[in-house]
Amino acid sequence: MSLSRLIGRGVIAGLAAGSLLLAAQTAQALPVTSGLVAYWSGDDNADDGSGNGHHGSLVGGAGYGAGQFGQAFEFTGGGQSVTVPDSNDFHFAGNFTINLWAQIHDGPSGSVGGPDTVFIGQDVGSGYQDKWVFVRGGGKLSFHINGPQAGGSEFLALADFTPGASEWHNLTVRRVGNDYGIFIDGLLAASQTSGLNFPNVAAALLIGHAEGFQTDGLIDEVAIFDRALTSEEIAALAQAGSAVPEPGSGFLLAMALAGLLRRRHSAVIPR
Ligand SMILES: [Ca+2]
Ligand SMILES: [Ca+2]
Repeated sequence: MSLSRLIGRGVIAGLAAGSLLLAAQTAQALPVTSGLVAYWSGDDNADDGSGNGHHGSLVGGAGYGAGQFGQAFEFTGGGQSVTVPDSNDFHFAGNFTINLWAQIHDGPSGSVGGPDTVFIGQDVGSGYQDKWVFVRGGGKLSFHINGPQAGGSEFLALADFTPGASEWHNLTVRRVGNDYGIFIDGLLAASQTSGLNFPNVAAALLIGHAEGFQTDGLIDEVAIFDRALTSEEIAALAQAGSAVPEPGSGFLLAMALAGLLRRRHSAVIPR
C-alpha cells in the first residue's frame, strides 16, 4: 500500500474519531434523564425531547444562537419568549428540579422584584396573581412564588449572580419538601424553606419572559425533572460541558489534513 493511501486511511480513522467525539458531546448534554418530564435543547427547534410532547414555539422574534451545546434560544428584548402550552407536569406539587444553561448579556440591573432576566416560569399577570418564576434581579437569582393559590409572595433562595456577558453558567432550582435550593455551576448557592403552596398556574409556560420582564441573552438545554436530583446529579449536569472536549482542534485538524491530502492526491497521482 502506498504511503499516501496509508495516510489517507489514518485521516479517515481520524475523521471517524472526530464524528464519535461529536456524537459523544451531544449525548453528554444531559447526562441525567431519570424523572425527566420536559426538555428543550434549543437546537434550532423548540421541541420537547423528553417524549412528553411539551413542544414550544418562538414568540415575538425570539431566535437561536450558539449555545453551550449546539444551538440555544436567543432573546434580545421586546416580549420574546419560548411559549409552551400549560400542563399539569408544570404544577410541582412535590419535589422537582429545573436545570438550564444561561448566558446573560446585560445587567445586573433592576431589583429582586423587578428582574432583568427571566429564565422560566408561568404567570397569569402582574401583582398578586398565580405565578412561579425563576429570575435574576438586582444581581440575585431567586425562585419566586406568588398569588392566591400560594397564599403569599416570596422570592426564595437569593443567590448572588453577576457573570460576565460571554459566560455560560449552569443554573438549577431544586425543591426538596419545603426547601428550595438554587445551584450555580453545580454548587448549592442558597436555600430557603417556604410554607407557600405551589400554585397550579393557568397560563402557558414561558422561557425567557414574564410579565414584561425580559431576558437579554441565551438559554440552553432547559430540563425539568419531577423529582429532587441529588447534589451529585446536579454537579454532573453542570460538568457536562467540560466532561467532553470541544469539537475541537483534533477534528478540525483532521478535516484540514483531509482537504490538503485530497488536493495533493489529485495533483500528484494521475487517475
Ligand atoms: Ca442546545
Ligand atoms: Ca397549570
